[in-house]
Amino acid sequence: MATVSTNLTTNTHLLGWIEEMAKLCTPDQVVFCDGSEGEKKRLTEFAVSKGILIPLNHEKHPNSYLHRSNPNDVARVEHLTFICTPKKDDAGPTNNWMAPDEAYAKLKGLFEGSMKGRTMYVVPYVMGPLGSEHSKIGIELTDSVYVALNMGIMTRMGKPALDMLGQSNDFNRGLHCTGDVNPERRYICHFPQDNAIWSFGSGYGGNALLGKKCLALRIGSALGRKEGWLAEHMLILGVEDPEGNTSYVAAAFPSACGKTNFAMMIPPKRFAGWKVFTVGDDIAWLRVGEDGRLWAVNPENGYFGVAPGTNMKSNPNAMKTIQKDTIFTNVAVTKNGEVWWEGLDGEVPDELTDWKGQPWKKGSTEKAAHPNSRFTAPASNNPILSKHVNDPKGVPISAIIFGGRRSSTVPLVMQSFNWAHGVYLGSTMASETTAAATGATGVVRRDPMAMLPFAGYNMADYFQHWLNMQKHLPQPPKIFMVNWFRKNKDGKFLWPGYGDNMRVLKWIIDRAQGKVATQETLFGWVPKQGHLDLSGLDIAPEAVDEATSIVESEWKAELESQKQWFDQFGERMPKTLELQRQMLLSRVS
Ligand code: OXD
Ligand code: MN
Repeated sequence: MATVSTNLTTNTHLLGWIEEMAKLCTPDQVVFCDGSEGEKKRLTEFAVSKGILIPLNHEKHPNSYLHRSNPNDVARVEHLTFICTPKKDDAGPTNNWMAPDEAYAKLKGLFEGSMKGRTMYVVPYVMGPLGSEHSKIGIELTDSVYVALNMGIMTRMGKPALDMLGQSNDFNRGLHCTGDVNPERRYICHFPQDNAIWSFGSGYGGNALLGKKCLALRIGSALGRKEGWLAEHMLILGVEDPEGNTSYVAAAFPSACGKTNFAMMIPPKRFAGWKVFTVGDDIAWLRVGEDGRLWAVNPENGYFGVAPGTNMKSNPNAMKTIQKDTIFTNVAVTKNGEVWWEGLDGEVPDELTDWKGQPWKKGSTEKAAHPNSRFTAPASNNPILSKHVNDPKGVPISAIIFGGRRSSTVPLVMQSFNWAHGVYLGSTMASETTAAATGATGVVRRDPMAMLPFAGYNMADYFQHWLNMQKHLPQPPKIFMVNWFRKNKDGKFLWPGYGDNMRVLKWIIDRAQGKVATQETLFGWVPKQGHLDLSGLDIAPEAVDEATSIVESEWKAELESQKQWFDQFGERMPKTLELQRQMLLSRVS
């Protein structure tokens, strides 16, 4: 059996656990990752030699590589993701549940001998700024060099994590094995009471990079409830006005609904002198600060973004970010070794190698890049990275934004009447499904706070936790709902989106600072006529009217359909939210 030895740590809790896991998985060798440049180079060369990474054109994409996953392993698998709490009710009706004993027994069977002939990489990492008392330390044991390299981009990985851990036993224990990538033997199991994650049978980011969805959201949300904070599926951005004042907002949009684009937005010409800074593009940890405001930290250190649709118009800053030091997964590649995906700028090449490694010709009905193909890029490459990204206390949040992908009903922007109404808007959020998870796309489903796949405990308790936060928040952020995706009768988007979302953001910030009046409707506050800055916007005023309109009959149907959603939580559903629904409904009936 491989020996577990390192001069990076003497932590007996850690070494004992690795010993135990190595005994179970029987790898040929155990390699501790220190996070150094030399190690990255070595692991990359090894991955290239095994065909796990394919070098790209080094002039066009310095230090960047392509990875092709198994075609059956391209997205998160929500139906194979489990919350393993002792009581089923603690996982709630929206999560898959397995009893901890049963899950450990089942997965032990799979992990047993699973790393024979392979290396077990020990990946120590920190979620959150180094040295912050609020950051969390995780150790991921993985048989995948691709995972180890991605974790090196996405987290603060290596020796600094071990130094921060010291002799403490307080770390997330993550065990990951790609196995034979058989979907029949694929399980992503979370054990909140043990601060542990066992993931078997997938190499896909959301299933295998355990710091991200598994620790920072599922386990994180459960820890947040226990410790009095919130782990949320939210981007964080700062907006600086021409006078130099910066306001921060956090926004929850479901997977593949434009969080990265919004977080890296370039304001349109009309907003000369305004600047946007990215703090995070996917996850926010929110805590009450000493000043009674809500403060946000991005626990990640890189971006795992959706490639298709990313271009110089939709997200120039992302294009610059992925210009070097990037791992691309399941994109297409040109003869010249350049990456390509649907929606990239320029002409569609005549010939490509598609995401499966097959020849592809222009005009083919098949996609050249997988719709959920991704880039993994370091945050430090982002030209508009906030200078507060490593600030242990984070940034103060003035507004929280919830947004779904809805063809109808939900207006471009609406402010909640108060905190409880805002929590209600978040709890009833719905969105059309995307390629970020396996299953049909374009189906409307409730995705409260964009957390449906990520809440690590009963969603009704999660709603209650949100409501309870108000008691500790003397200066709560204002809560808003947005919808960039409303369509007209012909199925065309009504709002241009992307940089023009700055117009909506400006109204949100003005409202959060009490700088502008508003128009009350039955369902929330909307911009008064003329208050949304539309100057220089090249679309018909009627389209904006339609995008911002509230149609009572649509809302009546919406409110009625929310009953079923709430009812499934039974007694655990907070009455406050059901009463919000009834009160709104009573006004339209
Ligand atoms: C992601 C997701 O990868 O939400 O961020 O699926
Ligand atoms: Mn996400």
